[in-house]
Parts: sequence; structure tokens; C-alpha cells
Amino acid sequence: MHFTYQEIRSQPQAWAQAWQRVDEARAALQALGPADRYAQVLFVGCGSTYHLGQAAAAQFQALLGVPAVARPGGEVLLYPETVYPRAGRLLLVALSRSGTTTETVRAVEAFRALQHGPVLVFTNDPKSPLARLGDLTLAVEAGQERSVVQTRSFASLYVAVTAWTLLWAGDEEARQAMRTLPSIGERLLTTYENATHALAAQPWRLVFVLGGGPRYGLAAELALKVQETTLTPALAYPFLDFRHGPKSLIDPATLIVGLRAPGATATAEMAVLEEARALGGHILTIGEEQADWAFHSGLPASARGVLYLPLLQLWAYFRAVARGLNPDRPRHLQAVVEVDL
Ligand code: F1P
Repeated sequence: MHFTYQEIRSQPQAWAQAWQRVDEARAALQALGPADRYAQVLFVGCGSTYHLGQAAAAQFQALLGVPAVARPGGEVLLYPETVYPRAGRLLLVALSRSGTTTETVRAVEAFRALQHGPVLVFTNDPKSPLARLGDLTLAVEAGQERSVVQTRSFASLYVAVTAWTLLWAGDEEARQAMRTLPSIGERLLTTYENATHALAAQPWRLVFVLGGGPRYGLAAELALKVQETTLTPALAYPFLDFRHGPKSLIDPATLIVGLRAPGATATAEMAVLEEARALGGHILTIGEEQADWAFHSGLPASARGVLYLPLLQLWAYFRAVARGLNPDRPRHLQAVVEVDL
């Protein structure tokens, strides 16, 4: 069995360590706060970890009310004037599996030189250059992986960022509830593995992943996973924006995955999926309840975002294998991008 499969299946253990690392660092994290001492929180990563930043920034601003944005490392490096506000203290949150990606490391060095504020690092490699640049660094070694595409690494860093955000938001009930995520993750992977395998057998030509608010960054990451692993074109959109053009691409070989929102927000978003189905697309919903792949976690919505990840990661793995590809060696890609900038 490919190590990509093993890493996807084993990720709940990495989630447990991620939560533990934040809990161990509670005092140091609180000393970096409170959130409203910052004019803006800037999340920086590349590729997968840029999408992690998108998910993290939306969640952070929703829970703490402080302006939060996500930017790819290369953009912070090349176009800082489009990123930094003119005044105010900033917190830069650097996200990186390897802790070695050139743009992210260089962006953090440039930020430190400007002395806008502190740097908080989340990485899977405690010995990396980025780990050494943090005023505070949280490392989740259990998230390290041999596969090129990120699966358990991404999910582990997402759990860590979510636990930190809930700590700063003072939502101890939700933060403590996260401790049951590993067992819920194990249950979901076991319950739905066959369903992901069956859906992966069909000859999909195009995949859309739709997600709103704090789920958009997760949708973008899942679309990237589909691209990298299966070589199938995959696009992510906020639900309602899908009507403004992209839906023109729907045909019977199109899979539209909807990351269902909690509660009443879902109504407006699910209407988009019904329209897509009427246009001939194949619909798949993932979410807490009333979804094809349902979590039934019982957790607060702010604590369960990571559950949107494993099943589509598993689907992408099986789709790659069905296409005769090797998920452990994705075409043209390497595990870390180091360039001479
Ligand atoms: C991020 C990255 C991604 C890419 C692939 C390999 O590196 O290069 O950009 O999509 O998943 O990892 P890192 O800074 O998170 O190590």
C-alpha cells in the first residue's frame, strides 16, 4: 500500500499531537495575545499551506473580530506594499510543513527586519529554518510525511491553528471538545472508505469543490489535492460565486463537491448544488449532517472543520490509483520548493 494511503489513514494520531502541542504552549500563546493588540494578523504559506492560511484567517476573524488575511509567501516577498497596512502592530503566522520553503522563510525574514511585530510559526519540522525564526514555534512532528502532496501534515497544522484560535477566543468548551476529533476521524475513515473508493472509480473530467466562509480555504486545499494527486482539473469557489460563470463548465463527467455549512447558512448554499445537479453535474455533499458523507460528530462547528479533509483526500488517493498513477510520486512535483530568489 502506498505511503500516501497510510498517511491519510493515520492522520487522526497527528491531530491528537497537534492539539497537545497547543495545550502545552498555552501560557506562551496567551503571552503573545490578546488578539486585539494587533491591527492585523497575516497568515503566510505556499500552495497547500497558503490555503491553510485562507481557512485559518477566515476562522480567526470570525471568532476574534481582528482583521486577518492570508497571502502566499511569494506575494509577501514581492509585493509587500499590497500586504502590510500603513500603521499598526502586526502578527505574522507562518505555516509550513517543511519549514524550508524559500518564499515563506524569506517573507518571514523580511517581516522581522521591518519590525512590524512578532512571528508565530506552525510547522511539522522543529529543526527547520522557519522553526528558528519564530518568536514562538509550534511543531507537530507526527504530521511529517513522506508523500509529496500534503495530507496529514495539512490537517495537523489546521488542528493546531484551530486550537490556538479557540484558546485566544476563550472558547474552552470548543477547544476541549476537539480532543474527541481523533476517534471521530478514525470512525469516518473506516465508515466511508468504500464509498470514497466507489466514487473514485468513475471517469471524472472536472471537479469543483465549493465552500463558504471558513470552509473556502479547505475547499481550495481539497481542489489542489485533486489536481496534484489525480491530474484532474479541479477548481474551488465560494458557493454563491459558482453561479457567476464557472457553472458553464458543468457536464455529466463533472463532480461538484459541496462542503455543507452548519445550520441555516446551508440553505442558500445547497440551492446552488441543486441548480448544478439540474445542469447535469454529479453532486456530493460533505458535512456534519444532511450530507452524503456525514460526520455526526456532535462537536461545535468551530471545532470540527478538520473533518471536511480526510474523505476527499482518500477519494483523491483512490482516483489516482484508478487512473494508473502513483500517488506517492505526483507528476512534476517535489516535497519542498526551494528556489534562488
Ligand atoms: C508547501 C508545498 C506546497 C505544495 C506541496 C508540497 O510546502 O510546497 O506548496 O502544494 O504540497 O508542499 P511547505 O512550506 O508547507 O513545506
